[in-house]
Amino acid sequence: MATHTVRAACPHDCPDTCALLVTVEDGRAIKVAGDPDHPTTQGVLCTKVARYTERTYHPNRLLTPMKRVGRKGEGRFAPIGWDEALDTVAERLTEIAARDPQAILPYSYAGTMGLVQGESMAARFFHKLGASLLDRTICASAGATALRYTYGASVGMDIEHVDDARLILIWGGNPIASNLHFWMRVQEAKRRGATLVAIDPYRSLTAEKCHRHIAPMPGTDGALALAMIHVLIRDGLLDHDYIARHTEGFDALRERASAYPPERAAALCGIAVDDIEWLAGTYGRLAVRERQPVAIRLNYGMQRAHGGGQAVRAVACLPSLVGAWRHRSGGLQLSTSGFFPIDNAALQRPDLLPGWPALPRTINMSTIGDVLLGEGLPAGSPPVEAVVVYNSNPVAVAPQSARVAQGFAREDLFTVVLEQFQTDTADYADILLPATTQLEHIDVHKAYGHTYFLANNAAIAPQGEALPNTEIFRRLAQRMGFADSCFADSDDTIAAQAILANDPRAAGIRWETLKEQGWQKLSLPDAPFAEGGFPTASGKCQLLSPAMARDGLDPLPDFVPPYESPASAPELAARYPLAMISPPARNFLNSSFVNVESLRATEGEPHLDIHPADAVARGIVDGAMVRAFNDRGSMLARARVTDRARQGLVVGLSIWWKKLASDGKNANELTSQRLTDMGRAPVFYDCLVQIEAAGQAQPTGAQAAA
Ligand SMILES: Nc1nc2c(c(=O)[nH]1)N[C@H]1C(S)=C(S)[C@@H](COP(=O)(O)OP(=O)(O)OC[C@H]3O[C@@H](n4cnc5c(=O)[nH]c(N)nc54)[C@H](O)[C@@H]3O)O[C@H]1N2
Ligand SMILES: Nc1nc2c(c(=O)[nH]1)N[C@H]1C(S)=C(S)[C@@H](COP(=O)(O)OP(=O)(O)OC[C@H]3O[C@@H](n4cnc5c(=O)[nH]c(N)nc54)[C@H](O)[C@@H]3O)O[C@H]1N2
Ligand SMILES: [Mo]
Repeated sequence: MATHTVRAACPHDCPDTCALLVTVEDGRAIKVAGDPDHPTTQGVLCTKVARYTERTYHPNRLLTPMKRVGRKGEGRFAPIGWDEALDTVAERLTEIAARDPQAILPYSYAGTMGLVQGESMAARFFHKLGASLLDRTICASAGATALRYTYGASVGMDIEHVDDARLILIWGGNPIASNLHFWMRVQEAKRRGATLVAIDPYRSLTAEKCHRHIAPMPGTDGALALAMIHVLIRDGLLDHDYIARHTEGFDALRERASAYPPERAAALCGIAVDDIEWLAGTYGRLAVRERQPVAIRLNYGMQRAHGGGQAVRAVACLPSLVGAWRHRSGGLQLSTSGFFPIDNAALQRPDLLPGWPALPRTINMSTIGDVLLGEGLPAGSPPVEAVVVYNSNPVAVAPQSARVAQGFAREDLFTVVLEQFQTDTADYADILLPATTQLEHIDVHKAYGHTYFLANNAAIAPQGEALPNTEIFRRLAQRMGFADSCFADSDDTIAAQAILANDPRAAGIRWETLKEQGWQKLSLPDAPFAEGGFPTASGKCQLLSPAMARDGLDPLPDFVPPYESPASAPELAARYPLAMISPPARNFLNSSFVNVESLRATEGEPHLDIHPADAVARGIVDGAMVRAFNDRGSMLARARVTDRARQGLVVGLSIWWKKLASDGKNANELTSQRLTDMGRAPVFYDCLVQIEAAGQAQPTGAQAAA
């Protein structure tokens, strides 16, 4: 038997971006393992990706192009050939583009994080066409915008050094589920004596393993961080030298923080004053008095509320106030993606836009429900007539799902979906095109939780008639008569274009070396901001941000209350008193893997965790079916009565495929399309609901229709 090993990269939307070794026997991938030599992967994979062959060879893989034969959303299709499929798509897009190409909307996110199968050939295609631009806000843009104003880019400490931190704040993240390779290092730090603190409304798998768990109500982190700043200033726990040399706006920030004494923040967050005093005191004392490294792993959970951007701003100020950046094991990391020198212009070719440098309209992906229903479109611009979905599953993942499904159900909407599986979104396709998985195509990857470029070599031939995204858009471009030479670029050529070769951070990193070696680390200083040098215009950390003032925003961090909370919306809370969050389940990756039976079996079925006091008040017992509802919709789930959820909170780990839930619904039935204070991002965890035992009350007509 002929066996060989292929160097590959995990494509999923996760900070760890693991280096993979794929064992191939007679053309079949038989094992996917973590590269033991890669410094962050360390030979370990999560359960999901360790089972990657189950996903690749899944009996439900889409293997031929198909056209719809049933009603929209019904999911009935008949196989057709590639020629018929692509001719149909090209004809419809040509016809719509002749009226106004902006009526065509690409919709994509991070089903693969690869730079080649993500926004390269696809972006070129839609640019040349003059289609609407997509504002890719669904995940990270609140925090990314906040970091850009504060540090200049999505940059931070290197978690490879976190083993030597003395205090680690895990803020709004659950790394055991969603950032495993960071957690492995945190375990090492714990063995070396570090104190671990989780800041999370929910006692997650991670929070229960930390020394201390502080549980603020969702969307209140800005108040907590400002109170920490208040205590640091009040108690003189400051690195005055670092502040003077490497920050701007300290006096204004001091003034702002004076409005947030711990007593006030404790009330806003629903936590004890002592929690805040202890947290700020420990952080400041270790960093300033003892000159020890203190690290913050800031994550996405705390950004998915109205004030998500400002909360990140406030937290991001902390390490500069205490000089935590002086140590390579101190500082803060939210994302490393801003370190990577990527040639986006070469990959995506915005210069192909018909009116370049004038841009077509931009559509926010986070309000796709309203957009497809014709609401909130820029004045004078056309309704969406065609949507082309790839690398995403909006019918399951986008907020206010009933509106999203209603939009995709429009009979006059022409919908093309490129997918590996028949997802909730694929059910609405007019033309459904089979896409390859990571083992079947080439790609190059950056990461957002470490600083290595990775190569993904193709390990096996495409399954069935599946094609890489690039090839599908290449063939479509040809049919549309797009003659620019970039439409003939091979995936290998595109991979080589991705890396900005003349950037010193990419010294020695070329596609040719990368695909041989599998991965290469960026050239960066060990402690990136020990001597300042933030990538802002001033080179300083902007405690006060003149750029924000110019953009019409509050230039100082502040607490922006949730849209939906008992304090900020008492009338709404009278009807819907519980805050619902729907963070990632450990065995799913957003909505990917939900259809892999072994992983779904581990998660069981949709659950809602509810505090015993809230359960008793509603006559709900552990294991009962419950209905969560608000004005936007409802969902069924099995109750877990547990004090993991603090009082006033319910938690539904996500993101379930709607059609694999008993009622065909998931948590996004309840979430809203409102947006964060900056970055135009969704507010998935800013969501009030009521819960009732499911058998007990029949939904009224109004509720059932909502
Ligand atoms: N297994 C798995 N891994 C994943 C994903 C997945 O779906 N599954 N998704 C990937 C993606 S796309 C992303 S963006 C990242 C997300 O990465 P993280 O942001 O780390 O997501 P979680 O691990 O769910 O952690 C979010 C935590 O925030 C808490 N939280 C919710 N609201 C608040 C709040 O207002 N304040 C605070 N302090 N905490 C809050 C939740 O209870 C939860 O425990 O993970 C990636 N990794
Ligand atoms: N309620 C709630 N909703 C949420 C979140 C939450 O925490 N709670 N999290 C939000 C976040 S952080 C994110 S990032 C989004 C994620 O939303 P999405 O980026 O849409 O992520 P997935 O649900 O994993 O869907 C990705 C799809 O891409 C497909 N795919 C993978 N690789 C390829 C490929 O090479 N080609 C093609 N054509 N398809 C491919 C997969 O099969 C999968 O169906 O969801 C958001 N929605
Ligand atoms: Mo995400």
